[in-house]
Amino acid sequence: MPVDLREIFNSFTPEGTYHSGGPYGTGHIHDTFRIQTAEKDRDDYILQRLNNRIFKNIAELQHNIERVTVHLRKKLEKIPGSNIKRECLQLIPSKEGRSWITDANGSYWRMYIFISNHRSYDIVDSPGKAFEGGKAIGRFQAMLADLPGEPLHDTIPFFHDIEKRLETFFRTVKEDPAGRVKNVAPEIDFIMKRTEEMKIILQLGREGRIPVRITHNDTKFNNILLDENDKALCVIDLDTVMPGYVHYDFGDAIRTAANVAAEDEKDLSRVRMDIELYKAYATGYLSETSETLNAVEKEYLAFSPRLITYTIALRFFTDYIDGDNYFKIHHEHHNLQRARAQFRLVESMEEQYGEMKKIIAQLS
Ligand code: ADP
Ligand code: GN1
Ligand code: MG
Repeated sequence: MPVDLREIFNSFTPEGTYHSGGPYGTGHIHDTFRIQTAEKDRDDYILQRLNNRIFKNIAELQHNIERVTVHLRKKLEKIPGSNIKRECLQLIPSKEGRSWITDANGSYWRMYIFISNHRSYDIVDSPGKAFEGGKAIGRFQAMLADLPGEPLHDTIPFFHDIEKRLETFFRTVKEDPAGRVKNVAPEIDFIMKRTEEMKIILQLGREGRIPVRITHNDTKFNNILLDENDKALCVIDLDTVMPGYVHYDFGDAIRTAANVAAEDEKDLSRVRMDIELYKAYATGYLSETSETLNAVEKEYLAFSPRLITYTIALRFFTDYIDGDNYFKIHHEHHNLQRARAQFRLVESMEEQYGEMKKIIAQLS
C-alpha cells in the first residue's frame, strides 16, 4: 500500500498544515521524511516510519526517548539563552496522546519538530567541526548522567557486545545463507586475526574497572547536528540511548568524524584516519567529560575507535553474508564495500595507535 504522508502527518498534532513531504537524510535504519508546512512561520517536521524488525519493542523504545528528551529539555530550560526547539529533539504527540501511531499497514510512525537551519555532515572536513562534535557528545553524556528513575530499556540487547557479535558472525558464516562465503576469505581472515584483543573493554567492565553509564551508542557524525555557524547544536537519533560504556560513543564518533573518506568508500587508498580530526574531537569531548571519567576509562579511549570500527565492519560484513537483512543498501555488494572500507580504517588506526594514545594522555 502506498504511503499517504499527509494522512500520517494529520494523525499527529502539529501546528502547521501539510504542504509537501519527501524522503530525507542518509540514515541506514528507519524511513525518514521531511514534511514542509504551508505556513512560513510554522515549524517543519520529521516523520519516521520505524524499523520494527530491528527495534522489536516500539513502546519501550518510545518510552526511552520520551524520558530522555523530557530530561534534556529540563536541563536546557535552566541554561540562559538556550533554544530548546533546536537543541533537543521534540516528539509530537498523536491525536490519542501517544508518541507514535500505527498505520493501516501495521507500520509504526513518530514525528519530531524539524530542527531548522542545521548542518549535517557524513564526512568531516575541519578540526573545528570535529571539536564541536566532541563537545556535543560530552555534554550529552553529562546531561543524562542524572536521569532519574529505572535504567533505560535495552532497545537492542547486546548492541555493542563484541563477543555476541562474533558469535553471530561465526554462526552466519557456517550457515552461509546467501552463498557468499566462498568469495570473502581475506575478510574473514581479517576478523579472525583480531578477535582476542577486541574483548578488552568487556573485560574491563566485568572487572568493575569501567562503569556502565548512559550512552548514546550511535554517535555517527551525522547524528550530531551543527548550527549555521558549525557550532554544536543537537544530538539526534536517540533510539539506542541506553546503558553502555563511554568507549562506544567515543569510538563510533572517531570512526566517522576522523575518517577522511566516506563510510562506504570504494577506493580503499582514500580511506584514512586523520590524526588532527581525532585530536580535535578528543579535545572537545574531554573538555566536557574530563572531570567525570575515571583513569581507566580515559586510558582506553584511544583503543575504542579500533574496537567500534571493527565492530561496525563486522556487522556490515555479517549482514552481507546473511544476505542483507539489516542495513539499508543501495546496490548489491554495498555491505561488503562498507565492510572493506571499515577494515581499511581499522588498519589506519592501528598504524597511528601510538600517537592516538599520546594525545589522550596529554589531554587527560
Ligand atoms: P536512522 O536511524 O535511520 O539513521 P535518524 O533518526 O538518524 O534515523 O534520522 C535520519 C536523518 O534524518 C538524520 O541523519 C538527519 O539528517 C535527519 N533528521 C532526523 N531527525 C531530525 C530532526 N528532528 N530535524 C532535522 N533532521 C533530522
Ligand atoms: C546505523 O541509524 P544510523 O544510520 O544512524 C546503525 C549503527 C551503525 C551505523 C553505520 C540502530 O546507524 O549502529 O553504526 O548504521 N544503527 C543501528 O553507519 O543499528
Ligand atoms: Mg541516524
